[in-house]
Amino acid sequence: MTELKKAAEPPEIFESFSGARRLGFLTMKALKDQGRGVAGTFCSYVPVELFMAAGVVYVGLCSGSEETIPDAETVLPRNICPLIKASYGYALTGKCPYMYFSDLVVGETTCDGKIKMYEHLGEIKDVYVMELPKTRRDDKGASFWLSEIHLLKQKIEEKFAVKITDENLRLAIRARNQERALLKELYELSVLDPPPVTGLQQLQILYGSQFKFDHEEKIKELRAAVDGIKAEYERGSRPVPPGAKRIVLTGCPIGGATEKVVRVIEEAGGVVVVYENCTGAKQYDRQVCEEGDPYKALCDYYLNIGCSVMSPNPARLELLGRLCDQFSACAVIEMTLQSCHTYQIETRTVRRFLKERGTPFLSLETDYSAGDVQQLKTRTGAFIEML
Ligand code: BJ8
Repeated sequence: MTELKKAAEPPEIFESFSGARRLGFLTMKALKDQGRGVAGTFCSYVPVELFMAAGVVYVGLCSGSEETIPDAETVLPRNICPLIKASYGYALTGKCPYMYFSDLVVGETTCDGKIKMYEHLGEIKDVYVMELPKTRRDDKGASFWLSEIHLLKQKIEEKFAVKITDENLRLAIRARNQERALLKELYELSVLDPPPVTGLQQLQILYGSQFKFDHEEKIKELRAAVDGIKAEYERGSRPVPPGAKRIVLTGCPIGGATEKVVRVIEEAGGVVVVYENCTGAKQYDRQVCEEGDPYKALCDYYLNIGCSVMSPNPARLELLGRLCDQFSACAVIEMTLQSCHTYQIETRTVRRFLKERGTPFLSLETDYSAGDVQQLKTRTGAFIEML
């Protein structure tokens, strides 16, 4: 078993991203003090370019910690996904500064748990919910989603007393595309064999970058991170030993407590080369078209995100297959959160698709506690040993 070395080099590349969520609290407070409006979101389907075009700061509110789940369970049932409970718990207890600072929370009708949670969240925060079509089978869904994007634009304009011009929206699309391209360049470094970063290091940057609120600064830091990693690799740095089993990680978003899954994989002799989920390629693989009507471009881009809340969901399989080839994957591991019905029901489709390709597959269900780490180790260890 080729367990990954504790690869800290070069530490400065990762430092600013690893603490970004915590450090961002102060930046957010300073931005509020300057009078900037803040919008919180929960999902990759929300077109953040609208906030950028309005000069509104936006931040992801999905929690990755179990800290407030007991508080949330005084209101919500226990048997819903930990992401929903933890996020609501932070609003209820006022313990998340990002939630606290959000003037507007934009939800979406993705899974049932979130849809119903937003009703309760609406008693604490100003919540606006976008209605997402559940299928891409026909044009009806696209025209409906286009109208939802226009409605969100109106809501932002009213709430923050701003005007979103087409020109500003085009600039925002370009800026966000630039960020997507850099994050894609970052994770595509792991096409190299052995990869120049561990899966945990890659995750630190992917996850941390969302808590950097100065766009120009973020672009500079991401550029420096990509160049720094390349330079270290050229100098001979090898944080991942040759022979580590190359894993594509799919499923629910990863961050915070669920990093345990990545740790378990990498301690068992695997290396996560790419994240297919919303923490990674699902968000950054494609670009929003910079030509034509910007609203139509946003509609096309966002509606084609391959999340399990869509039925059917061929976009996930297409991306997964492509990533397996591009990253010379030895296997795919899926992480689903407890009670996430859409991902857990889709597991069968993913398993069948990978079986037809001849790609080994393991599905792990977990929550935000540390209680199942031993069990995860046993299952993952046996799986990687067999590859
Ligand atoms: S586009 S993955 S961010 S919905 S894990 S709360 S689905 S029960 S997070 Fe997601 Fe948007 Fe899809 Fe991405 Fe519900 Fe499942 Fe919980 Fe989930």
